[in-house]
Parts: sequence; C-alpha cells; structure tokens
Amino acid sequence: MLSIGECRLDARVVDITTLAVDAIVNAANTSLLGGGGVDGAIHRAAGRDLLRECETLGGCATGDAKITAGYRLPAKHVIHAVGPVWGGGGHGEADLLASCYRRSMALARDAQCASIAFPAISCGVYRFPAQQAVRIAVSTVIESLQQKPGSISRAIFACFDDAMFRLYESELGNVRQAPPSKPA
Ligand code: AR6
Repeated sequence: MLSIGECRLDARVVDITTLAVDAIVNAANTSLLGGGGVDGAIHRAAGRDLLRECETLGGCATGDAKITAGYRLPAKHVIHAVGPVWGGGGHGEADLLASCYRRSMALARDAQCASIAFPAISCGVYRFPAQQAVRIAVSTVIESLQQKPGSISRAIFACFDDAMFRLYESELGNVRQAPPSKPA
C-alpha cells in the first residue's frame, strides 16, 4: 500500500471483472469492439449492452481512452484504453502507454470516480516488457494524482498472476523508499 496525498494505491492478484469500483480500465484495441484477454473477459461479464455502447464510439486512437457504463459488471464505468503494440521500443511505445494511464485518470476524474482499477495494459497480446510497463503505470498514475488529485482516493493495479503482482509490489516499494517530489 502506498499513499499519494489522499489516494491509496496497491496491487492485487484479482480478476478485474469482479471489482466493485467506480471504474475499471480495459486493455482494448482501436476498434473498441472487444477481443481476447482482459477485453474479452470484460465484455463477457458486462453483457451485450457494453458492445452496443462501444459501437457508438467510433473507435479510439492508440494512447487514448473512452468511457462507457459498466452494465452487468460490479464496476460503474469501464474506461477503454488502447495500449501500444510493442515493436521494440523505438516507436513511441513508452509515451503511448503513459498516455493511456494519463487519459484514463483524467476520464475517471471527470466522471467523479473515487476508485479505479487498472490491468497491466499492453502486457499480454501486445507484448510490452512487463517491468518497463509497470514502471510507467505506477509513475504515471502517481504524476496524475500529484498534478490533479480530483476525486480519486483509491487506485488498484489488478494483476492476473503472481509474477506481475511481484513487479508492482516491488515498484510501489521503490516509490515508498524514494517518494517522488511534488511538482511545483
Ligand atoms: N483481470 C486482470 N488482468 C487480466 C485479466 C483479468 N480478467 N485477463 C487478462 N489479464 P491483454 P494487451 C491481464 O492481452 O496486451 C485484446 O484482444 C493479462 O495477464 O488482455 O493490452 C484486445 O482486444 C495481461 O497482464 O491486453 C487487444 O486487441 C494484461 O491483462 C489486445 O488484446 C493485458 O493483457 C490488447 O492487448
């Protein structure tokens, strides 16, 4: 557990579709029309109405995100973020991944969410190296909280397996030991 201002951050091994938070983030693709991995699990759990709303959104650019209702999920909203496909690191992948977390935090704040849960965006089918992705996820969420704390008082990094959980725990531990300085 790490506290940044009024917000508590932690990592958990959990199926993100079971979390009763204000917003869960989906690792979507540019079509926003579903797929495998966490995207497939979210669409299955939310039901067809989620797909119907997604069909009205006109897709989403890589690095951006769009928000919908959560339908049959315990979460109130789904924030569909489109991570980059890893192509070796020379194609702006790190910036695009950071942008997903920044945009997701902004949409959650705009919707007055108090709690948000993230999967490890791009770390599955899109093959982003997990350790680097975890560093980007943690540092970008912290930066967003510091710059515009807004309504968010709880951020969860939902991990599908123990290996990913250990990476988040280690990164959150690094931040606890050397807290980032507040922006001026
Ligand atoms: N809860 C939490 N994490 C999960 C869950 C779950 N239920 N299921 C998988 N993960 P991926 P990507 C983890 O492949 O790499 C889809 O087809 C998983 O172990 O879901 O961004 C989309 O439509 C991994 O650590 O997303 C896109 O086409 C992480 O979530 C494409 O895959 C992300 O893995 C996006 O690929």
